[in-house]
Amino acid sequence: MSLLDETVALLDDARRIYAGSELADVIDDLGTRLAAPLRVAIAGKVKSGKSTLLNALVGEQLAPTDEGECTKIVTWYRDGHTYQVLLVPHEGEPRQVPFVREAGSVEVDLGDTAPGDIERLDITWPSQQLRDVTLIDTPGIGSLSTDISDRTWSFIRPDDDDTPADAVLYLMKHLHAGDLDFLATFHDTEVSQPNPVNAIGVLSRADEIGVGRLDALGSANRIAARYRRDPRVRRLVQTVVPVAGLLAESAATLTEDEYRALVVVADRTPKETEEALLSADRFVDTPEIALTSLERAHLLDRFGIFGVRLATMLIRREVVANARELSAELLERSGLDEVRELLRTLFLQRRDLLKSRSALFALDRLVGEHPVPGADALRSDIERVLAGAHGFAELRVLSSLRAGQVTARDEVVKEMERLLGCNGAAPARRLGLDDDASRAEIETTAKEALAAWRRRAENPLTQHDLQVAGQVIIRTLEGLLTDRT
Ligand SMILES: Nc1nc2c(ncn2[C@@H]2O[C@H](COP(=O)(O)OP(=O)(O)O)[C@@H](O)[C@H]2O)c(=O)[nH]1
Ligand SMILES: [Mg+2]
Repeated sequence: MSLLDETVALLDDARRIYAGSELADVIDDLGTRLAAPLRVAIAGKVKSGKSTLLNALVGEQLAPTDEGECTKIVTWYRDGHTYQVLLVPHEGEPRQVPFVREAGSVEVDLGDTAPGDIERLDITWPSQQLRDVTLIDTPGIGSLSTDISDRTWSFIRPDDDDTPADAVLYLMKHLHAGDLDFLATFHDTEVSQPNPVNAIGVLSRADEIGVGRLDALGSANRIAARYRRDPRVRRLVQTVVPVAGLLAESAATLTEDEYRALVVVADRTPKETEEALLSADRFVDTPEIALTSLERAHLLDRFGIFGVRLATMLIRREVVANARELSAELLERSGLDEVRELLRTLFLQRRDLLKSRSALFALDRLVGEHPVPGADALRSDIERVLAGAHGFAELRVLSSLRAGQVTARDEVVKEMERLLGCNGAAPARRLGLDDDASRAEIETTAKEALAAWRRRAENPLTQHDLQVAGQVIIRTLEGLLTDRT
């Protein structure tokens, strides 16, 4: 029986035990959630670029990035047939609220409801990009108002009565103690100690790192690589990638008018453009650029200094000749594809595991809080699944590796991480083969690896912790050999 089936069966058991009680609805919701898209929260400090990255991922300007009150509310964006906004208050029934979308983001009319009384806004927005994943924009931690921080905090903390997100993209501009504490709290301690399995770190606003130089993403890549090697970061997130979210957002939504305005800026010589771009004020006040100051301000707002510099360079050097080409080129340089790829390989390919994990935790908590006849037996069944499912065993080994608890050489650790799915959960990825590797190649490679790991596990000189981890790897490899999908 698959893990998902086992989870469904446990939910059925729970439904029987709590039949007729008010918990029946909560259990039904957990079941519905298993069949729904994976929920990924975008977390991080205020102004780390969360809403901007969300927009870039959807390819539309949906989430507000201004100072408005809606940026202080947890907001879900999910695919559906119609456009609608549901306001879910802390107390009382959810209700549909009016919204407009004029220039850019969705502006929701909250009526007389104070932001503090709102649990979340639930926006249904027909979009291909939201088909497999529901994105959750959060207000952010570390804001001046502790009120907002509390809201994000209680939303993400696993001992909350519900676990709203299955996985999280954690944005960080600069790494400091506050960020690490935040991650440590997010990671629950039940399947395993701090668990990087459902978190990806994103070094955001990457264009600002090189102070607007054209190789900004180069510097950002080097810093991200350093974070990836840092043991404190490794035990919290699977990996860290840089992204220039603003560049990605405006590239994805670039208009012909904006392209034409950039062509006007590119008309100046490189030296003149450089001088105008020394500061935002200077650029807006440079009358020699044949645009209104409003138009110049708009360009800065949309692309940032780095984006304007990069776009005009690409136009001037004739790397791009129209809006479509510019959009593609900027997207490629923004790092957005890498974020998408990680979402796909680390989260979506493991969606059943991540969703079961959320459901089992929520169910376990619920049953623990409402002891009725049969509840104890159900809890031990939940425990059995958490302990027995191979997917969870892999997660435990992964987090032990990340916590530095397995004694092995660096190459061996790397190989284990790969086999456990850190480069992607598909068999070819795990075996370090090309994505289009044939079944025969997969089998040959898996057999060789299996033989090597069996020898290692049987070797009396192998450390105990590596032997235990090795047993899990062996089962993974056996699974790759029998799995014909
Ligand atoms: N230069 C630059 N600015 C960005 C980037 N991402 C966001 N911003 C700007 O930073 C501000 C806050 O962004 P927002 O997405 O609202 O951050 P949030 O509070 O984390 O949701 C806005 O003015 C954005 O335009 C980026 O990648 N580069
Ligand atoms: Mg925001």
